[in-house]
Amino acid sequence: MVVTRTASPAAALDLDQLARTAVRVLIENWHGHATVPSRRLYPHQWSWDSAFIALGQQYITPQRAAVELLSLFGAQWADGRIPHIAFNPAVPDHAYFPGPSFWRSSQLPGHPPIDTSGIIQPPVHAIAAHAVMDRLGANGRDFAARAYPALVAQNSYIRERRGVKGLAAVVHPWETGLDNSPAWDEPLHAVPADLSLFESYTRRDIDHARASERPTDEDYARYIRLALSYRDHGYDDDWMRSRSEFVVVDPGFNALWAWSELALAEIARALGRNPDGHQREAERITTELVDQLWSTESEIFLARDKRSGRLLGERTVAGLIPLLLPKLPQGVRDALCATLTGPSFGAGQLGIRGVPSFDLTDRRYNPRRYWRGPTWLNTTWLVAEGLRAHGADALAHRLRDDMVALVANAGLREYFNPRTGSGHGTSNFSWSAALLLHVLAEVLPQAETG
Ligand code: 9WN
Repeated sequence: MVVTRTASPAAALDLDQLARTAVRVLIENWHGHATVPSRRLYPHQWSWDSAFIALGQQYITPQRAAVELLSLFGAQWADGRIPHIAFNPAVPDHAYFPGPSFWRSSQLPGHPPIDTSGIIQPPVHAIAAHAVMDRLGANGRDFAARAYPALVAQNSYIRERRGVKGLAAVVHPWETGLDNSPAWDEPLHAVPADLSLFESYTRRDIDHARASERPTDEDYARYIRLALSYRDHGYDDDWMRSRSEFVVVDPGFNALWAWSELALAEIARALGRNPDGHQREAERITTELVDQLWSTESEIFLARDKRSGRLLGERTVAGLIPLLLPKLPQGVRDALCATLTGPSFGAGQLGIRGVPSFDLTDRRYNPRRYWRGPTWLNTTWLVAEGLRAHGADALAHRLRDDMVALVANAGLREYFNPRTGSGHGTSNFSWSAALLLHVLAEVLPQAETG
């Protein structure tokens, strides 16, 4: 990729060098059919990571992006769920916890050909598949014909097996992708933290990242307990929806589900199929989101704890993600933009880079701890796409410039301090590399691949 313009008038950045570094990271993290998020911390294929990664791989070769997605679909379960991890059989079980021997997917009837986890992640894959289909040109239709049934099955699973009053529920914080978000504190802290689990299980994440930037042992014990209970009930969603100790309706997950229906409509159209059902589904979910999760008082979408029936008060970046939906009522859209640029998130304000993952004014805001404050490139990119969907191009542009500036300053880190720009979590992180490439290609029309 050859990029020559500066991203910001204030700083002359060597964008060509940045792009080459991002390509190198994606190549180094590629394992022949898929890309690991990070070679040591996350040494397998992760579900929503692969979708973001494919958006960047398309500038290396669109064929590689297609393989990335199709290999993930190869791990899809018979019920349609796309598991949050597809394990690489060449990597030892102890390299990541919880690994294949914990999830035991191979013991299930009709299990996929490789070991997987049993939980899911936000369905962003149709968005990536749509982009890759376009990029493949004449070969796009063949790819779309293979991807479409997997994507439709994924969304049917979400609607039928996770549906709660017309929206989708998640049964583990990891399913939201924003694992350690303060929004989960109240429902998660109702789950007993049994530290004796660490007599049988060993955390591997803190071998590779600072403990102060990762979830606490207490929260990890709760994650293990929830995953064990899902596994020991045979990954039965009826049981989980009604009896699990953690059942939450997340605005980010649901907005991405609706957005993916819009991408499916485009893929269906390219395949000569009727897109109307997907369009209607996106509109239905949008209406439910506004009816059930919009808070007029907080001017943001909030998660709902299904067990208590209450809205959870934390203002997180997940509550801004519904901006992606074009049929959002104008009043909601305007209020959401005001929240985004106001004191809680400070987007576009002097001294704030990207979109912080959590409310800057909350006493629990922590700019270095995993999903409790730092800026991540994926959620910043999603909000920027949402702004673009509503014609707020100047702020969308600024957020994309912030993404570039963060990487130029701190490297391809997993997350960043919104105020100082310092980098945290793992290094050479694949979705940071991929979304950087995607943004450079969007921002700089003269970007070329080669
Ligand atoms: C658990 C891989 C994943 C991301 C998640 C992020 C983190 C895993 C972990 O890493 O979660 O799935 O071990 O902490 O929270 O969004 O998909 O990059």
